[in-house]
Amino acid sequence: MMQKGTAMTTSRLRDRHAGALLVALAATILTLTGCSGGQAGVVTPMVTADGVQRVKLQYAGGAVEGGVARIAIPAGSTVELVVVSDVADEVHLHGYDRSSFVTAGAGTTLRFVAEVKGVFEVELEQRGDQLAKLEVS
Ligand SMILES: [Cu+2]
Repeated sequence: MMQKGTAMTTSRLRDRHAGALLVALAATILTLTGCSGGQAGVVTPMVTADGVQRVKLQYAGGAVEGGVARIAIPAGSTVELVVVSDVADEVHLHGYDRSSFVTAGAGTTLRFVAEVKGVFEVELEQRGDQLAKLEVS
């Protein structure tokens, strides 16, 4: 009886965390793929006349256009992260912990100075869908 109870608790926990685990697993696979592929999948943002690194991501039909890319950002630069989406959600930049709501069929812009180095995920928070990884170095 004790074992049965334990099993049920475990399976409930598993259900609750299955989504997060899958996202983590997918992220790990993407990271590994990125590493083995060297520079493959690393995208350089467009630089505007005033030196802003502009990253534009388009989410439609349940996926980000062009797939989840690593975007190389020089540390210290001003970044404009533009996300256009066909669904309403919240764009979240991890690490910097910046977020902005986007309405369906519209776009939103996160503007920040990339002063912290590292690799940071950009995702649609409510869906848990990853849009890109910003690689600040
Ligand atoms: Cu998030």
